[in-house]
Amino acid sequence: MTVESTAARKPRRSAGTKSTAGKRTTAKNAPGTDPELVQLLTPEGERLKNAEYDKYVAGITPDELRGLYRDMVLTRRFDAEATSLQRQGELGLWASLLGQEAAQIGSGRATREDDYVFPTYREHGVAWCRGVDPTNLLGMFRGVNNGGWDPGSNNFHLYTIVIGSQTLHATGYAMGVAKDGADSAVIAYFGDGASSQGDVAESFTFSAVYNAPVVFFCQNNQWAISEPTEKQTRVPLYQRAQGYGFPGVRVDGNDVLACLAVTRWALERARSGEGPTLVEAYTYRMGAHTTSDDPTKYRADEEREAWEAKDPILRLRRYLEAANHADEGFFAELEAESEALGRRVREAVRAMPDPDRFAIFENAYADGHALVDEERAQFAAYQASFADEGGH
Ligand SMILES: Cc1ncc(C[n+]2csc(CCOP(=O)(O)OP(=O)(O)O)c2C)c(N)n1
Ligand SMILES: [Mg+2]
Repeated sequence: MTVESTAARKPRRSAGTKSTAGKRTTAKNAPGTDPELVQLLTPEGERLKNAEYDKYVAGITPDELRGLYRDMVLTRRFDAEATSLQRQGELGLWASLLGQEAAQIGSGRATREDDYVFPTYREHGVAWCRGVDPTNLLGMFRGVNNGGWDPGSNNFHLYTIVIGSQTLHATGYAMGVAKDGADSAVIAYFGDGASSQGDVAESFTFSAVYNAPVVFFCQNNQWAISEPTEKQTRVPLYQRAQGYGFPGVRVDGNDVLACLAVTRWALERARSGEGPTLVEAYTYRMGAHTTSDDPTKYRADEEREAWEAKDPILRLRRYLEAANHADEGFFAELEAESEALGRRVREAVRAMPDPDRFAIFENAYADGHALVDEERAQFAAYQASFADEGGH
């Protein structure tokens, strides 16, 4: 076990920008700043022994370790491409997962094919693990569809923007799984900000009393847009579980091996009828909340720099190299694969057909509605006002 440094969490003046001092209200030794953390790989790439969780990754092969590395690198490459596409005007918005690759790949690779995943809007790495083609994630962000994939094909639900609501969906689904007598598990992703939502509290209560086979996977990336975690809780988030009557654990969210081990443990609990678990993956959102956000307005550069030293990809690379599990050829091939993925994503986005402009009015009510008819007519009139420009 190691202890997180509190140094990164003190507001400091950020060089060259407006002072961010005073924008965070972190009390000295505030509860939750240095709780115990499950860590199997240090930022330097050293493997730590852990009596409780080692057995969940004991049999992992060099090939599987390289696989986790590949997953993280390709996910980061995809994410960077999507951010660029938004900057080029090809996407309306993008929510980057930069920095959260280990939390998502570790937990995503712990799931079994028959498990069911309820994501937020940032789980691009989990989608990757579930086999959802990354290009399918982009339609909604381009505004050409409302989701872009069939949730039933990969047991990966559509992205959910209404903060925390998917934890209720996951709980209900898990209660159904239990009633069916299946040994599948359900995992719900949510953020530190979402932990303040009533929906999450209700999910915890229901899943506990019904012993639902669900894992609540909270990526505590330290921020909910511009609100720091200190504004969400006075205790470490994982400790909330205790009050509901199920276990909670904090894992180093930048350590893919620890995330894999802890999530395997939690999913196994769910499968064997032991009920819900809360996993708090302690990580950091390296980028902006979305492409519409400017984090320099509310957080200090030093904070990001401190987390850069704990980069999830770098630490696995260090481990792979020190253990002689990967050579230059592997890294070079992966670089080429990343570039090819970036190209494929770019081309796929640019080729996405525009939707029928009137389709938006079709699926709100099964039998139509007077208000929808009125809005459709207004929209048609608006469109017609461009008639001299070819109706566009
Ligand atoms: C019910 C609801 N309230 C507010 C919002 C606006 N909103 C979008 S993202 C966000 C912050 C979420 O933070 P967190 O749960 O920590 O997730 P993160 O974005 O950091 O991954 C908020 C308040 C929303 N989408 N839904
Ligand atoms: Mg957050």
